[in-house]
Amino acid sequence: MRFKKTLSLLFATFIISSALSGCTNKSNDSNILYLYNWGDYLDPDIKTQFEEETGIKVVEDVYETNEIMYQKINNGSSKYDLIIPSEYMIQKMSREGLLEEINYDNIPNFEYIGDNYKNLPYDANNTFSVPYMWGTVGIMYNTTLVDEDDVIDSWNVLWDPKYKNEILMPDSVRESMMAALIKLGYSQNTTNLDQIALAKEELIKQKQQDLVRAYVVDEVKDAMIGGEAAIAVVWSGDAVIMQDENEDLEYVLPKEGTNKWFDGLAIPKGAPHKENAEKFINFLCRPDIAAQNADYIGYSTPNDAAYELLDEEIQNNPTAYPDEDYLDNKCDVFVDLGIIITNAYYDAWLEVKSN
Ligand code: SPD
Repeated sequence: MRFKKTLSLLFATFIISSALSGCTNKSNDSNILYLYNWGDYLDPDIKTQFEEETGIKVVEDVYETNEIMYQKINNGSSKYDLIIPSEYMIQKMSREGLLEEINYDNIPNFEYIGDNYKNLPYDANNTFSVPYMWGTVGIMYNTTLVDEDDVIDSWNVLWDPKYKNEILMPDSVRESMMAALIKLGYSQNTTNLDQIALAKEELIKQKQQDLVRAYVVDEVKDAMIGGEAAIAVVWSGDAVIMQDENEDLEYVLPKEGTNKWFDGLAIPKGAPHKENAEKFINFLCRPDIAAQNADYIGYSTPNDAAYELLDEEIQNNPTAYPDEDYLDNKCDVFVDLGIIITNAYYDAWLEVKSN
């Protein structure tokens, strides 16, 4: 009787701790790698190739925004080995002690990363991250659904009453706030609370005027490919995939400027399979693999040797590899704004969403 009771207690403890673990990390197996990635951000064949070459199984969960990923890592209930934060999130997570230092002895293929993408201010010596992909945020529009007399080249179009229920906005705080801040003439990294409040009002106005059809992340691709909305704010790599599927879609970088971003491969503090993560990072930096991956997911590679292997058509695609002059003079990169200002952005965004 007593034995039975102990067994059921043990069983209950097992069930509860499994439920709390929050990810699929239930094995002590050393030949495994738990990857927490954005949706549609890795060619599935690459996972298979890596598994075949190394015997290490890649188990992948996906997220849609930096903030969702951060929450899960920060609450400590999950045990991922590899994540792919954007630059401001790498800065924040390293500041908060949430990332492991990378052992570059295990990543000889780092040499293929271009100098333009190394040692950037968000991670000055690439102590915590290896560049994975980069890109811009732009406006995608369907030429058959916008007024043919309209020149779409400004964030202002997102507030044009003509496009009622036709606009898809990113369900992502920094990108949506960026569009409103730049429209108002402010920096996308502003720390001025009045400017943050005005950007919030602008987004609320856009919503109250019924211009926003939906706030979306990964669903934007199907919606735009299917002609469900006229205009969307999108990441450049997704734009490349959408343009492949629907020739009526144009991608523009607004004349006022936009966001240029960098996503990096990073290892959360205490990752159970750090060496496997480093093996996978090294694999992803191998030029043939990096080229295959960039080609599949549509995003722009920071790997110079991989870039050389891409088809000329992709190398010359201005959606993926825009004009250098625009990138240098019209773009800014998000920075970590610290806890107080970051919370002001989150609160503003919450008000927009719940309004
Ligand atoms: N579907 C993959 C999306 C990855 C985009 N990362 C861009 C983040 C910009 N802050």
